[in-house]
Amino acid sequence: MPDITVHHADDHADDVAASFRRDGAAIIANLVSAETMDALTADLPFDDKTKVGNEFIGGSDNRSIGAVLHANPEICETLLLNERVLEVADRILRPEEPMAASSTPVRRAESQFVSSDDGCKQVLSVDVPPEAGPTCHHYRVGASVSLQAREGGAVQILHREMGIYEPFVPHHPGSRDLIFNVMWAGTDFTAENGATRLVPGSHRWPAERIANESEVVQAVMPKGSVLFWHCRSLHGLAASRSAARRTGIFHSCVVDWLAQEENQYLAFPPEDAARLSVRARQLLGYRASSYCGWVKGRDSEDLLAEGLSGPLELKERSKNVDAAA
Ligand SMILES: O=C(O)CCC(=O)C(=O)O
Ligand SMILES: [Fe+2]
Repeated sequence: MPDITVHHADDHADDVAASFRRDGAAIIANLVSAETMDALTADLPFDDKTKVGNEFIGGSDNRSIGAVLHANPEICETLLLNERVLEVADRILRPEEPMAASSTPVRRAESQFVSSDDGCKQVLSVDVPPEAGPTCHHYRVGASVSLQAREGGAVQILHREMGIYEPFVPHHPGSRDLIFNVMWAGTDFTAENGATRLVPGSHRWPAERIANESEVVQAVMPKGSVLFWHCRSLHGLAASRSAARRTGIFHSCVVDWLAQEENQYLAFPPEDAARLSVRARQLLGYRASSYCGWVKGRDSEDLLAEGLSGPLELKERSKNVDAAA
């Protein structure tokens, strides 16, 4: 039965990407230290408020925090911008503008212009297989959530992350990868404390095929490890039978031309994003291609920077709004 391959922190991103494509998931063990992880998770505000609306993650005993990148912006620089994670994300999401220094941009073919016999000109539309070109201009955060499995929580229903775009984007095994899912182990993930359940190979299954319990494996990994799963892999949080809480820090990367699942412009407003590194705010979505997400006059690589239209003057603007009130 297929399982999830556990890679070492120094394994090449090509090898991790190969496991990921084959199994629909992969783990890199101990990619950051346990101490780093403890520091990043120490002050996450899990409390009774974070129980709101969490039936989807196993019920009232479990907890989740939305916009976890904003809850602790240190997570952006350390986990979101982890170079090895970005190398793997670049290989799966095939951007024209990759994030990792060592990645190669995937180039799109030049547009072709054609004329009919009687001189009617048009741009030729393209229909190329996924491996023949880029999947996106760049990618950005889809959602950022910390999920805590607690003793007594229920098992989460198996689902595919692409389900959020169905039926508009139908389930087509083998079609382009549009989301890359990243789960950091903020604590040890064990079979008892709710380590994520996954069905290896299910990213290639037709919609009608239903998983059996015997096909489910768990992403057991030590604190500081990271799990990736495919946008069409069946997965879900497991029920915890342990007093030891399982804390996961999840974010997804989604192609720039598809709506972000969590609204990052409200979750991480411009005033706060402006305090991050440019690369971090590019990943949050403060970046555009020449097709999608642009703001006329602004620098598309950094929408908060001074473009042709001048500085945003974020603080001045909020003062004006207050004054007008
Ligand atoms: O926390 C986990 O292990 C998985 C959570 C998940 O897949 C989800 O909430 O969509
Ligand atoms: Fe999920």
